[in-house]
Amino acid sequence: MAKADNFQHPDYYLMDELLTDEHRLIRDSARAWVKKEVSPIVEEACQSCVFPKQWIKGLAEIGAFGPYIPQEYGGPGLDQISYGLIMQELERGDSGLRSTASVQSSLVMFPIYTYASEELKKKYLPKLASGDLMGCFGLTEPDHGSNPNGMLSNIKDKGDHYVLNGAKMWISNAPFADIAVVWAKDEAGDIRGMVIERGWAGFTTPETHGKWSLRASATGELVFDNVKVPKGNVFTTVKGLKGPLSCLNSARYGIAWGAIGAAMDCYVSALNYSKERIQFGRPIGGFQLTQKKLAEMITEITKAQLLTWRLGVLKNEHRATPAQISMAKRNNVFMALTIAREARQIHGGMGITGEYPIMRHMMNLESVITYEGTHDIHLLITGNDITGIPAFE
Ligand code: TGC
Ligand code: FAD
Repeated sequence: MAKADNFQHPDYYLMDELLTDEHRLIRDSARAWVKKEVSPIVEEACQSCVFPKQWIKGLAEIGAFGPYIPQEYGGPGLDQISYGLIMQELERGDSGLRSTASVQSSLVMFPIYTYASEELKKKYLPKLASGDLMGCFGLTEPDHGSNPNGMLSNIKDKGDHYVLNGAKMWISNAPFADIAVVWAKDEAGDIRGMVIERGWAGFTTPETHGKWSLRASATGELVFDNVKVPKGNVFTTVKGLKGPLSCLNSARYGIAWGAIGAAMDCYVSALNYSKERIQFGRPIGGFQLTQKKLAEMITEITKAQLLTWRLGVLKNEHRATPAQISMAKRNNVFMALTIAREARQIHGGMGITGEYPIMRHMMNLESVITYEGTHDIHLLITGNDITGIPAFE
């Protein structure tokens, strides 16, 4: 039988006082749902490499699909801190769960809300918010990951429609998504965004197998073989790499919060274990080397909480820059991965088992540190921002 999930978050600097009553309510609702619906089955889902589809309705009910999308399009119309807190709670459950919600919210609903025609917004957004439609986001290609500007996927103008050819790789939610927001170059070489529907001739989504990470999130390819795309499904208000990168700003922001959730789960588990596990006649938490690990964990979590809350305030005021978001994504994911590795040591042999969430978080975070821009790409974004000299090429 699954162990009871009694998680309470560490709040060393009384960060809760910076949240509104509404923020705390939203956070607590998300946490309660994760405890009831996710914790009892997440280990089994990861071990068997399955995304439990029954999570979709619950995610919609807690407002995890498009938290900041206005109510007129079916979203809950929440602020950016609420969005972050929901992502934190989901990733406390599992990074794959947060991935599913991140993609739906920031990479599918955000571009449709920001760049699509009124007709497409009305057609897709309410159903995406309710989970009746699920989406995925195709930017990465087999030969173009960190450098999406080099993409080969392309559309050709055929008068009343476009024809799309190409392939995308590593696409979260692809195997079951009903629609895909896809980025491809037009004949002028400009990157264009468009909505593709499952079932259109020439569009397939083969699943990616053999992952040791994000096993509770479905990953796949998007393959386009002369897919006929109605002109109305292609965004007209944005051209160039800034289209997809603007979506990444929103997703990376959510990940910065999410990573704190994974880190907190590892820290709390390690702290509890260190007080219960007796070696050499005393709890291992009484040894200085264990205390060093735990003290550094709570220090790093507290720093990340402060960084991320401030970023949320800036985001609410439309003042958060892409480089500030990169700094938070990079810092917090590395922080979480470091904590997961240290927590794994504190749990000794038990740390490699599914009895504790540690190894699952650790393996998940190995994807999170790579997707949405790798650890090193985000460092180069900061370097570019402070020197004014891009070092990508
Ligand atoms: P660069 O010349 O710097 O910029 C091209 C144009 O884009 C603008 N721009 C941005 N706009 C909005 N937001 C941002 N963050 C932006 N960054 C740049 C820029 O101003 C410029 O605009 P304009 O008007 O002058 O044309 O472009 P570059 O080719 O040198 O690339 C820069 C670089 C390396 C930072 C960028 O390519 C990058 O971020 N690469 C990382 C790729 C990445 O993050 N891929 C993620 C794929 S999606 C994913 O992983 C989903 S996982 C989901 C899950 O499961 O949770
Ligand atoms: P590469 O770009 O080949 O990088 C390999 C290494 O080279 C990295 O360490 C990188 O930092 C380094 N490197 C590259 N360029 C430079 C440079 N200029 N300077 C220094 N070092 C450099 N993509 C989507 O579009 N949609 C999704 O839904 C999605 N979901 C994903 C889910 C999972 C589980 C994973 C693993 C990936 C997902 N991705 C998705 C793809 C992800 O965004 C890419 O994996 C990521 O951007 C890195 O690209 P790459 O894997 O091709 O690595």
